[in-house]
Amino acid sequence: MASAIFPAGLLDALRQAGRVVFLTGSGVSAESGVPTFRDALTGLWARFRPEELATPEAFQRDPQLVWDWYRERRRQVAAVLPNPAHYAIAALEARLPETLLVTQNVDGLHRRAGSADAVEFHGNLFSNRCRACDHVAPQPDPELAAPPPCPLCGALMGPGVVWFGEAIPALALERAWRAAGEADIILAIGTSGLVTPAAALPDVARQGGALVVEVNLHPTPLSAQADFVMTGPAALTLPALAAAL
Ligand code: BV8
Ligand code: ZN
Repeated sequence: MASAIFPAGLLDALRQAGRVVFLTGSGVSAESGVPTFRDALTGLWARFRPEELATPEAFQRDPQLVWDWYRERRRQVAAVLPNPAHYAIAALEARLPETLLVTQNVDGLHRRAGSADAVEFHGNLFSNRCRACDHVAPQPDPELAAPPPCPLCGALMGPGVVWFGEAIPALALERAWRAAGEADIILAIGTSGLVTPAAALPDVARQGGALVVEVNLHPTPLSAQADFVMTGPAALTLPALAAAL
């Protein structure tokens, strides 16, 4: 197995770090077989752009179409397993003194890999949320065929994810922003750094004096802010990092 070449100084910085924040994007789930957000729109969904389906307006316009896309994604995710990248992050959380995992992913794979306290910045596929009264309820069955009526107000409930144009859940935003501002190191892993406000977290950490580590297959808009860059698939680089620490 190719061993990742660690940038000089990264291991020492991690060993000395008191507070570490992980920010993950869909690149961490890619090796579980979950298509990244842009790839998710293939096949019969190819004629849409993410911003056309992952919005409150799209759900208002055609609830069943949007629901069908999320049901397809729930089926995909229910059929896969966490990969070594998810497990390595859980191992690093157990090893490091103080950590916070902030994920943009909605697939729940970090929790299934043991990261019980993951901050789900963009919500979770396996819950539903009513946009009329904000009621949230778990929805574990990937086969539910149609948007269920809200038990509180009767409006149709959509998936419990944060759509484009919707606010990040207040508690998630507050926890992530505070942890980033106090971090000694932030690792941005498998994220293209295109979606805000999540993409601002590495900069918030830098402003607070943190070192920034990017783990990705290739450069992104975050690379310019990175003190260390680990290039390679997260399912290889992160287990190697956890083993070397
Ligand atoms: C908000 C849940 C305000 C849904 C997601 C112009 C017009 C309108 C809006 C905007 C605009 N400009 C900016 C905005 C704001 C907008 C935004 O950022 N738009 C983008 C498109 C420019 N943001 C919002 O709307 C946010 N809300 O701003 O609200 C507000 C405030 C108060 C009150 C009301 C409103 C909400 C954003 C949340 C959107 N929801 N997900 C769903 O999943 O269906 S975001 C979705 O896309 C994913 O969750 C993910 O976070 C994001 C990007 O996914 P990907 O394309 O997959 O890319 P990702 O970053 O995950 O990167 C993949 C990376 O992995 C790549 O770099 C690749 O190289 C790497 N990789 C691949 N394989 C591997 C790997 N790396 C390592 N190893 C590997 N094996
Ligand atoms: Zn409701």
